[in-house]
Amino acid sequence: MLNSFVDQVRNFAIHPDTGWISARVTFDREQKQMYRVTVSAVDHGANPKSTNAVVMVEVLDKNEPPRFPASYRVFVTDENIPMGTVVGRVLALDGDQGK
Ligand SMILES: [Ca+2]
Ligand SMILES: [Ca+2]
Repeated sequence: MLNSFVDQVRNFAIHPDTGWISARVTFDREQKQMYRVTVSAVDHGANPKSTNAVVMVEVLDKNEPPRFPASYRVFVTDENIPMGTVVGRVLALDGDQGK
């Protein structure tokens, strides 16, 4: 008979009776892809015995919109420049896995 599970990281909560692990934060795969959670089970003995297990939680990728590093840029250009002259460059980044 298990008495409780103890979560050692703040990102997860573990129900002490059912063992269900739930999220306490919103995950961002582009920030962290894998979480290692150590859980403990303690019995009801007079001298309680416990054991640990490691649970790995992988955050799967979802397709999110690309983003510009800056919300806007200002480029400066001379007047009367020839048509086709480059006035600046903008780059958008997509942190998803190939999407
Ligand atoms: Ca994307
Ligand atoms: Ca993503």
